[in-house]
Amino acid sequence: MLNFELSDEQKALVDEARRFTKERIIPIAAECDRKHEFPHDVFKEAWELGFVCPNVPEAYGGAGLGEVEHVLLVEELGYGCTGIQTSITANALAATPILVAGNEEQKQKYLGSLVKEPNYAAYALTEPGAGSDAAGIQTRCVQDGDDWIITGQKCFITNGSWASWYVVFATVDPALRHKGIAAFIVDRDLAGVSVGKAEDKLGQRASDTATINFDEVRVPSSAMLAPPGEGFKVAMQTFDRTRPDIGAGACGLMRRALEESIAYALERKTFGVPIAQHQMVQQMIADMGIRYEATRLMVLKAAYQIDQGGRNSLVASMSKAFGADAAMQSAIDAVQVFGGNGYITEYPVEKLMRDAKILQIYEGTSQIQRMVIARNLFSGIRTS
Ligand code: COS
Repeated sequence: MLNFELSDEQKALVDEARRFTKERIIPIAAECDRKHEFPHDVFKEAWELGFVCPNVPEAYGGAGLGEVEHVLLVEELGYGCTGIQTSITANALAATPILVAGNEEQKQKYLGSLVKEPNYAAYALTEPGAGSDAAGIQTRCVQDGDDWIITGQKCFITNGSWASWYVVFATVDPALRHKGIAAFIVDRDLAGVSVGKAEDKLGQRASDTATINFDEVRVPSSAMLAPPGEGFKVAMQTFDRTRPDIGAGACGLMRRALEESIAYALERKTFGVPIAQHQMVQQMIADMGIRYEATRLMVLKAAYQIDQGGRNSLVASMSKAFGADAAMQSAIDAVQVFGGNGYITEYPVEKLMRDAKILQIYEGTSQIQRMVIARNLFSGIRTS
């Protein structure tokens, strides 16, 4: 049976998130963007409403929501500001490798820490020399008795400045590529962990993006999330579950671009009529609607597959690649509909265009997604 209706609980979640976005995110988004500031008080309120890491199972104190509910929520927050939404969602990114590979003790301690009080965590994979080529990381982990010593640098880490712990990927030998990679949970307050500069970004400026240094950080073996040879797969399994969230953020951004464009096109007059009556404007609006609808269906399908369990890389990457590219195009079109006004900060759409760009880059570029999609298709995996 196929059903496109949301359940009453899902509708209530969407309504609550929509109200929160309207009242608490939209009014401050432009200023947060301008000042490069994250509203921690808004994060705290989002946390109190259960919007942060809603997928932590009930056994660890969480709400135990599914990925379908999560993408619905992310879309609503993304409608207000994908920068603020990215920082809210980053905890779920950090929690996912623990959900995938953590033992009972790690789940209790670290997933529990995210739902016990407002708190940040971060996922630390990318390095200055290893972005798309994740198997090329150089951060080293060396066993020393019962401990491991981690040394290296991670960059572009969302919420890196505030995280109280990091999931860190490191290798016993870079020459082994993915076969040498392990994963650890590293507490921020350990000796040798230091936070470097926060980046000054083009868009999503409300979210924090920082460099983290690990200088001979000693962690106990209980901090190991995945042994050497298994860490890379945990990183990939994480992306399979989190890339649809990027598609969901893209849906929010696209819906905003569409609604702002419709309102403006009905108001703004040229040649004696509202620009909504010009066919070339109508075409842009129609294409924005098509992109939103197509992405939303793909994102919901990817989320549904996650909730069913099993390997889901194909549709997850499709939802991320299509959604990111669609959001970029819709944001560009929104600026075009607004004309000169679209280019100035007094109107909301130039921010959408700056914010959209990173959707095509973080959690795997649009090119990497197509690599994953093509590999899956060539190996015979289909979307259904
Ligand atoms: N689930 C489980 N295992 C997976 C997997 C997945 N989704 N994808 C790959 N693997 C496994 C492969 O099966 C292979 O295992 P075996 O050695 O047992 O055969 C291993 O992982 C290596 O896979 P592969 O050969 O595909 O690795 P590549 O080095 O070619 O890299 C890509 C694959 C490009 C897909 C990966 O590096 C990637 O996703 N890069 C982008 C990283 C990224 O998104 N960074 C952004 C960070 S911002 S949070």
